[in-house]
Amino acid sequence: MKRLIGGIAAIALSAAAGAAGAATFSYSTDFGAGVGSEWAISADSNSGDAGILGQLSSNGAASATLTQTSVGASTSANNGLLTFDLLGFRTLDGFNCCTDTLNLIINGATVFTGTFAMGGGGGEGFSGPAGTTVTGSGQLRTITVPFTAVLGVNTFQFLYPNLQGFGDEAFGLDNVSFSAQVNEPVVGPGIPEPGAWALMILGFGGVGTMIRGRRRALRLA
Ligand SMILES: [Ca+2]
Ligand SMILES: [Ca+2]
Repeated sequence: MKRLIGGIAAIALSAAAGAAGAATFSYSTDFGAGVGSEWAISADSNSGDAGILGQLSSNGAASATLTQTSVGASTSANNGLLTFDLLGFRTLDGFNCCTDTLNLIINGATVFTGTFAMGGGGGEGFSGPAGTTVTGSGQLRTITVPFTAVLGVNTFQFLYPNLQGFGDEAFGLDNVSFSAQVNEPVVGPGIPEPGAWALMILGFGGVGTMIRGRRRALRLA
């Protein structure tokens, strides 16, 4: 019992003192439970295929945008990494007469472009920051792109300005995940967080109970 109370008090004190450090924020979805409120979809959207985002297609610009607001309680963020599966439906083209290009726009800047033969033939290629990888074949690619994460809102726009319409070609997304390293703020030693107060009150209450129990034991002896 004594050891337990000591443990509670130690936790309360360390929480009150605060600490600076790095932590990793992460987000992932396999679209198993729908799109979720973080996603905004433009152009055609057909959710007939369960567990994916899409199919998406239009004559000019189809896009899906993920807006994440959770990287917020920190002093800075960096080392972002985005991974997603790109799905092709019917006849998306690589480099040929009717090339289709995927543009990935993160926080307003185009960081990745690629063209892939996903049923329509043609050649393939992509460009992205150092560390970008593309694997897979046929109508599935897994793409990983490093990016500069920011505090607050991070926005990822998957833009596929394909020229043919929905009946001819479309794309989809699956298994989207991203992570960012966040640097936690320093908490002042004189102002414990509400959670720390609760722990301290619990700890002090426990000490009082222990003292009362000891007095009772002495009287009985
Ligand atoms: Ca899925
Ligand atoms: Ca095309």
